[in-house]
Amino acid sequence: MAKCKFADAFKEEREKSGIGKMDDQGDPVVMLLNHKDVRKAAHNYKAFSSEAVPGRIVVPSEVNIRTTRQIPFEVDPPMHKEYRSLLEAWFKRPLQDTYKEKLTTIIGTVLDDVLSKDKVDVVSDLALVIQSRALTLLLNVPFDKSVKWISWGTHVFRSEGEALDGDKAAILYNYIDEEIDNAIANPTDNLYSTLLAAEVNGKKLTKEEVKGVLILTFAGGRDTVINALTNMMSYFSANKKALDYIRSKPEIIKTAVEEFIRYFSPLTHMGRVVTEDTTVCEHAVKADSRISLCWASANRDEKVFENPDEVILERKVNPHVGFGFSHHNCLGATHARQIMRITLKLLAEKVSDITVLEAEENIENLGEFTRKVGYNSLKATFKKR
Ligand code: HEM
Ligand code: EMZ
Repeated sequence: MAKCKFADAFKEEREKSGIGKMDDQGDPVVMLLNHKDVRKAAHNYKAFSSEAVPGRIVVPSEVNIRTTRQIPFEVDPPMHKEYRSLLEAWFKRPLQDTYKEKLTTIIGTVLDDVLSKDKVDVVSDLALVIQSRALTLLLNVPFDKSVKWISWGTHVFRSEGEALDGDKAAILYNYIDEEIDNAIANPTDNLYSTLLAAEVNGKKLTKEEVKGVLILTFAGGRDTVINALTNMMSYFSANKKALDYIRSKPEIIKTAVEEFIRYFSPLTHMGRVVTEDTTVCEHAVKADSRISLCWASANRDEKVFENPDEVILERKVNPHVGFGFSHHNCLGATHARQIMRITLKLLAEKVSDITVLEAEENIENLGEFTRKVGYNSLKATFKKR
């Protein structure tokens, strides 16, 4: 199976020192590379906080393009729990049968469309379209809202050649402001209205808090889902027998999806701000400096995963941290998992072959490391079964 097609950029440093160092716009980051250390630090919000200036825990830092706090992502306990309990039930809706049926229709339509073409770009014709249309279900808004979201491209804060793009971010912020005002004028049963009606500690959420949840829902669930889907398609091009195998054993779909999330780790790392002088892996870190929890490295830790650089579709024990760990674990994971599982099921049913023709890789520069996280473009042919 595709050995090291997604090479582990962190292997050497993880074994040698357990940490990596990178500069980010003059605000350095010490990256934690071991599975054990990543999990421990994710749990320890008192020493490693998410509640810094909005944007600072993201790498690359978004402090220059965002002032709204993303909720519950940039909030520490105990307040984090108040927000999270408010959102939990809504983000579990993807488990409902009607939701799964609608998602199956959305994904099936995109695949049929792809199969009717000679050649497609997996990023823009498949992954971005599935991600945007599926998001209409999570927000419970009309399907045609997705047309505009698709026109924004894969990342809402970044554009080609630029790490951060304030003008592009402003389009999203203004859009969300308008949708919040629409929901105030005409309350309905979508996420905006539901949040506007909700209370935390006996107080209604403010417009700014609602905006913070929505920015996170639009941004956090976008390139991650697109990378996960695109990487999965490229895997089937490199491993021609895998689709047949899954068709013959559909019961492995759930473990296969977890394995893809581990192996591809669509979100490389996430930062925290150090609250007091301390050490990580015997390395001193100062108060108000940044560390990051490197999910992508932890997911290849040979102390935890056997043959970590191999995709093992039926991997039995898989404590991956691709969706994070501890209280901030991914709230969108239920939705993301349903997208991945349904896509995999329909691919196995409908598609006999995927062949990549041309790939433009999406490479992240992380100081001493470079990591392929996905593709900017992936031209491929899809053949019907
Ligand atoms: C948090 C990964 C999809 C919404 C996280 C975290 C990771 C992650 C690693 C932890 C961040 C931290 O500890 O600071 C992923 C991956 C995805 C994905 C790999 C796709 C394969 C989504 C989607 C949504 C979403 C589809 C929603 C539309 C969130 C939210 C949080 C979060 C709201 C913050 C939870 C909290 O702070 O309590 N995600 N995510 N994610 N994700 Fe995702
Ligand atoms: C932030 C982040 C959330 C950030 C859980 O991750 O995802 C990134 O893609 C966004 O740029 O703002 O939402």
